[in-house]
Amino acid sequence: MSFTLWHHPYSGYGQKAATAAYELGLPFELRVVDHTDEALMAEFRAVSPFGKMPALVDAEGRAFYESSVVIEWMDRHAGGGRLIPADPEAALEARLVDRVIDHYVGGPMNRIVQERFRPAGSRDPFGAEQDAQVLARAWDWLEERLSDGRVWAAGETFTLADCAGAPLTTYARRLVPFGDRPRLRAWHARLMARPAFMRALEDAAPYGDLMPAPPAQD
Ligand SMILES: N[C@@H](CCC(=O)N[C@@H](CS)C(=O)NCC(=O)O)C(=O)O
Repeated sequence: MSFTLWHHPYSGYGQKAATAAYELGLPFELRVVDHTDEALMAEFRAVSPFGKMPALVDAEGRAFYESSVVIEWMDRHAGGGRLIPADPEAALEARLVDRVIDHYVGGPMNRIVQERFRPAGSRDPFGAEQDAQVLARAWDWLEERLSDGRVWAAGETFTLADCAGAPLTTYARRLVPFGDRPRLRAWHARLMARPAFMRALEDAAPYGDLMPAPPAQD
């Protein structure tokens, strides 16, 4: 099953989709989103109406966007039941943790990064502080969720939730450190050693370090 994946290898949500594709062993044609190329961006927006990456185009030309939906597509076309577990309860947990990570880790992380790139006079330190508090609450939530001893974000197998967690927590911890949350720290160490995510990080390496925050110190 061939498909095209629009994303940028440095993008957190793009890495989420690339990690899923690598995990499932699905080959894809990469289209790198380049905001400086107007013709390419017009093509990209025709595929992804909100201009957000990742977006997937299947062999029939159908477009899918929103990273979690893109991964559902991949999982189904890889035979099903891996990144979205076949057991409905396990699938519900994977979707719940994925949603929490997207909304309360990826959302505030992206807003804080954008705030740091704003020109002087249009910064929003109050909003950035509120987003930092949301991130800290997400760290508490994940620490609590992992307290049942699960290996991965949603249970004993690597799922959609881990595809989200790997890139988004790696970037977001540079803005709000993990602190004294040993389960979160241990889960993140497992993510960093997962070959599919390591491959996504290798894809990003040629682009350098674009984060407006120092590497995680803790
Ligand atoms: N809810 C979307 C979020 C995707 C998203 O925010 N992508 C960012 C990159 S990490 C993006 O496309 N930013 C480009 C822009 O906003 O112009 C998803 O899950 O796919």
